[in-house]
Amino acid sequence: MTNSVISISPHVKAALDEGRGVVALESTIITHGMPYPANRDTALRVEQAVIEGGAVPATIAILNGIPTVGLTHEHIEQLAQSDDAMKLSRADLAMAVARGVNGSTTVAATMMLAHLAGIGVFATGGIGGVHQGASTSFDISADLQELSRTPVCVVSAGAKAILDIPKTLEVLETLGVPVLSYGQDNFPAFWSRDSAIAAPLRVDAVEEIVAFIRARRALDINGGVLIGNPVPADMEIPRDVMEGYIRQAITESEDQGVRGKAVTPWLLGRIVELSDGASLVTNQALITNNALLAAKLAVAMVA
Ligand code: PSU
Ligand code: MN
Repeated sequence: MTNSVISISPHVKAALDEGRGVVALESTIITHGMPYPANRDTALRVEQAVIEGGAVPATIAILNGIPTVGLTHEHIEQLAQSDDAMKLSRADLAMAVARGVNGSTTVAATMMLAHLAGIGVFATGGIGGVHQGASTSFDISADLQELSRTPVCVVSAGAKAILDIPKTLEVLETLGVPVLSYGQDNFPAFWSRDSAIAAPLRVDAVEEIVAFIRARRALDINGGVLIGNPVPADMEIPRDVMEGYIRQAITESEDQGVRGKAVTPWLLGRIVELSDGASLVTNQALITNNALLAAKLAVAMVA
């Protein structure tokens, strides 16, 4: 089921051949989600969390035009320091291949390459979604559409509160994407545990997720599954505190005319500044927490 255009590292290939749990990890968070060296340190710590959870990490990016599944630590260092990697989603993934350049993969593009490699579980921080003001900007992340078509289970800490979470959940429902909150009724809001909005479905154990994915397969239901895994309580930033930073960052981005794929990186960077680095620490904690859950899920899926 593997594809000759992609390069799978020997380590990841061996794990897949042996039927071990493998967890895909994205790279946009490295190139466009965090400053250096926090981006490198986080990427390495997240890989470590996957290993501690009993699975094999496969960080995914395009290196010199080659879609690579399973970056080395040197690749991660190189990508973390680069300032010219393309941020790639479904629409532009092939252009990095055609040009032979470096590119990082968003949730959408990482799902596509994970699936080509035969990996069914993927850990990220937060998915892209419907942006606030989408009724005029039409800014809706391609991550949502990808979830509806590519059979990968994405473990996230919910949707970033820079998004319109109710509209994001509505679009996911329209697209037929199941949204499962892990261990609580409400969907998590990335830096905060509670978005104040009930998730459509709740699960309390990894085995429930496994049973759900297997039942979908048995019913021949296409597409991905989204898990909302709340950030650990001692690491969260309450919603009302985040609200102030988010509002200010969005207002400034509108004043400065930030548009398109620059919006998410710009807002994340500004929120790190406004929160005096606190949002970055929470971001690192939640993605590590997601990597651990994804690892347990990947192991349970191959058992
Ligand atoms: N979460 C983060 N940092 C990020 C992203 C998510 O903490 O950089 C990235 C993911 O790769 C996600 C992308 O797929 O932002 C969404 O971008 P857009 O809204 O342009 O689709
Ligand atoms: Mn967008």
